[in-house]
Amino acid sequence: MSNLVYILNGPNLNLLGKRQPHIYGHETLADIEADCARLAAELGLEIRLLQSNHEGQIIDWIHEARTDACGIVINPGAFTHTSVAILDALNAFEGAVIEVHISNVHKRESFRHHSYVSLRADGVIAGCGTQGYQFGLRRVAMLAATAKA
Ligand code: CA2
Repeated sequence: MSNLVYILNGPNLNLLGKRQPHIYGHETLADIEADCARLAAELGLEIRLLQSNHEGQIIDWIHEARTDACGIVINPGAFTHTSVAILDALNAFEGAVIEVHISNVHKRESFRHHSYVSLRADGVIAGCGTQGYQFGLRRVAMLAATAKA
């Protein structure tokens, strides 16, 4: 079985660390990638961190993960609250799926309280800042190891 984990990021997350640090912190996506790569090495995993502002691109990566990856950590950004298409793509993926939100979406506007992706996710992490990605990766490692056993 593959030891590759996709870490997928949706719209506007390319701006991390550059705007709205009071909500999303000071770390950039490159910092998150470096933190996750270090942790992945410890866990015996490989990572592929990707970001797109386009729903179809994210769906294509989820399809790619079906043959390549043992798990997906996904922060779908605002698509979390709108995208049945991303949910459908994740439903066709057989490995572990962990949904991550940097902010605590439940403390924010009510339109952020509903997630289509949560209908598929094996776990949801919200409000732990960018550390949430590492928690997500640890959980994927555990679920993938259990699936192998
Ligand atoms: O808390 C999260 O991680 C979110 O997924 C972030 C999304 C938001 O729509 C979700 O409700 C919760 C927004 C990502 C925007 O990222 C930015 C980062 C820096 C500056 C501007 C936007």
